Amino acid sequence: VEWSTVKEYSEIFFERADAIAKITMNNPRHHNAFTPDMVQEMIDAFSIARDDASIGVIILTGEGDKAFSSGGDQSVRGNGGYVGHDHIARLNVLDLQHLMRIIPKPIIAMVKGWSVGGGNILQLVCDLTIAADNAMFGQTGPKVGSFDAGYGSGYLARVIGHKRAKEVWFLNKFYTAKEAYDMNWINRVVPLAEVEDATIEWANIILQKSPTALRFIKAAMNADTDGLAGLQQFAGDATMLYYTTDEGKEGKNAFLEKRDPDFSKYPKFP
Ligand code: 1HA
Repeated sequence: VEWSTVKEYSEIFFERADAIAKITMNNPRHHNAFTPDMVQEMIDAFSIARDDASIGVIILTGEGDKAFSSGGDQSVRGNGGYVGHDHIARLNVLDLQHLMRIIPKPIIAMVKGWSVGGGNILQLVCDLTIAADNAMFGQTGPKVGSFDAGYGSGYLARVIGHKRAKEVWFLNKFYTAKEAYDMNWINRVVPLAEVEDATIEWANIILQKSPTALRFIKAAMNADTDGLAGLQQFAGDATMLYYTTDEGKEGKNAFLEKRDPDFSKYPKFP
């Protein structure tokens, strides 16, 4: 495929090829560790991809073959968070995780090399993960004085089971792509040279499917895992569809025309 730049940033690349968007973390000197500025750029790019009705699938990856991401950049870790150009200590990757969960389009992690710490949680919150055979997965928090007790724990336990999630967090070992696959942590392992083709292959299959069906499936799983926040998202999708119906429009039109609404002709489905 031919990638073309959507928008220029300083710490990420944001490209597209037809209906596929690709966001690439670009800090190879630190294995694509993220700074709060990089995270802010990712929030901007994901938001653009979300709003663009011609984008159907989003790929998240890291620059180069050595790493997807090594998590928060420890060289800019300050007192209470990671510090960017505005000198404010932030954990804004949590906002990014939430955004990735609620974007109603499939997000695929394309993982080459290290997927570690908060970087591995970004892989986790992607809807699907395709890994190269050189990928390594692990959480280091308790070793480096950090922990992700949000999606990084509760959602990880949902995905790989409580025993395995505790092992990951208590021992801080690294797992090969094959091991991660056997743990149900990721969807597919392919040779490094084929990882982009394999990811695009899956993206193109997804693009043939009904976007509204995919949207509701993602929201339904979030409704199960994210409590009332997940249900709010699912409910919002129902409202969105209702607003497209004549029945829903009758209520708005009656209000604007200062008359009583007439809902009598709308079917009362069983
Ligand atoms: O836990 C959270 C959060 C929790 C709640 C809310 C928000 C959170 C946000 C973030 C995080 C975290 O991500 S905490 C976990 C942070 N990450 C790590 O602990 C991983 C640190 N890196 C490593 O363990 C290793 O680098 C590695 C296993 C990924 C790769 O090892 P390798 O192949 O031996 O490479 P290495 O030589 O270690 O790394 C290459 C260069 O990249 C080194 O710099 P150099 O000595 O050449 O100057 C290394 O220091 C640097 N580097 C790697 N990872 C990071 C990093 N520099 C800053 N931050 C990094 N994460």
